[in-house]
Amino acid sequence: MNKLLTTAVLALGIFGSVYAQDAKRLLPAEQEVSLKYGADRLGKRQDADMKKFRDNRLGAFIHWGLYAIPGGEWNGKMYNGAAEWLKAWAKVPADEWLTLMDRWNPKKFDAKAWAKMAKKMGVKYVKITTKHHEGFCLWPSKYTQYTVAQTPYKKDILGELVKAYNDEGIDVHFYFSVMDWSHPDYRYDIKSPEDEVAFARFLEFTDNQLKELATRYPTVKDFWFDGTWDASIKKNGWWTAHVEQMLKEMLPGVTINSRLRADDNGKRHFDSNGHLMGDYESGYERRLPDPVKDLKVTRWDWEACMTVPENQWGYHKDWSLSYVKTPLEVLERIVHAVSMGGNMVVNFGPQPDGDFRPEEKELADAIGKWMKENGACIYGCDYAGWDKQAWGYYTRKEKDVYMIVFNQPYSGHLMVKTPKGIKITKAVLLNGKEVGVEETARNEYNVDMPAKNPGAPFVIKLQVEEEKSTTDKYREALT
Ligand code: JFZ
Repeated sequence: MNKLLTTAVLALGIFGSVYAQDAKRLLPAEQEVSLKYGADRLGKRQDADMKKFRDNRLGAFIHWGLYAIPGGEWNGKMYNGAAEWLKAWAKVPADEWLTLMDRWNPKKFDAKAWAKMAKKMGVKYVKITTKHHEGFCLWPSKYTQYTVAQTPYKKDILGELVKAYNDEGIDVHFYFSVMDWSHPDYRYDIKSPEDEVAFARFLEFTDNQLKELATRYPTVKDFWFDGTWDASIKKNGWWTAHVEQMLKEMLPGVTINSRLRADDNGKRHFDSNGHLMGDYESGYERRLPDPVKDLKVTRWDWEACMTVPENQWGYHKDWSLSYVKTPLEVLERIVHAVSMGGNMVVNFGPQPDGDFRPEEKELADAIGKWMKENGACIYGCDYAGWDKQAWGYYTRKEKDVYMIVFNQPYSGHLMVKTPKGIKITKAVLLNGKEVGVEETARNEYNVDMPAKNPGAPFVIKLQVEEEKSTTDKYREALT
């Protein structure tokens, strides 16, 4: 290889990899503060496990615990707040709350049926609450008495679910709340030497539970931490870094959300230098980044999660208390997330009997039906880098750019503006039928609506050609 070529290839290689990882520093390296427990990388992880996490794009969340039994009602009073927080709303002491364990006997629970439902919905992964704030464990933990093993049901719910989902080819992620209302050593803050001792014991207990989960269920792909916002944890940023490292050593490839992490200064999610900690950002909860103003999110991996009613994660008996999203509204949020390079997790709060409420079954069916026909614009897709238009969203997979149309224009023309150097060569529906495209100005096109009104959000696949860049031409000239 001649010297010039070597230099050019090297330069392209470096440029290429920096671009791929988007290792963007906010401050010049020398101005950053040095951190022991900050981000351990700049930019996105590009290994196969992270790619799988990203390509999955659509997941389901399962919030299931003792709170499903009262379903938002305590002593005859109905509480509007999130059902999984009922213990707090109704000020129920922990020992009283935990007697709900005597009533944990989900007779209709069928892990295989749950896995079939997820498969049919088209989700590629399921995040399960192994332990929510209440402290009740869906697995028979040997470090606490508050587990499924001590209930009339006895069986390892988590183990059954991991197996059933995995058998359907669905990845399992574990939700884990660090904050634990059942544990006497939990502290909201550290204000005395006594607190420090108790909290140190609590962190050891938590490590034990996490090691137990990683050992018992080694196919778990991800840990999604929650309940990490208290001062006690922020003052122990080292511990959050330790947990990430410990799990990554035990389970090579495992992914961890940013919500676990705090740095040396107690700064959460993003460290004191503004770099994302953990593998993906997990702050978008029941809200999404603005498709025009918040494009910064495309620089890192992120996963949003959403409830179907306004704010109910666990089972609540009365869904008439707040607005309940329609399947189309849920679908639009899924597409919105993927169009900005994120994942979306749709929440389910199973009933105390182990079945799903009818509304959730209908939702799963409706999403599944759409995904079956249109999944090509979701799975493995990413931010396209094109300016958003009023008719909907773009996603992209390699050379294919997908238009996902949610709003039909009266003109019958879908306006598309391509980035500089990109030409549209063809537009097709996912059934292969071609639709018209007309160039109306430089980098502006009108794409026709399908001849037959689809009557539902639909997808147009654009084939694009990239005009050769100067570097490409230079490289070609050299070879
Ligand atoms: C937490 C839990 O308290 C809730 O019960 C549920 O499990 C949810 C998935 O996570 O709630 C949060 C946590 C963080 C934010 C909002 C609600 N946040 O960062 O905006």
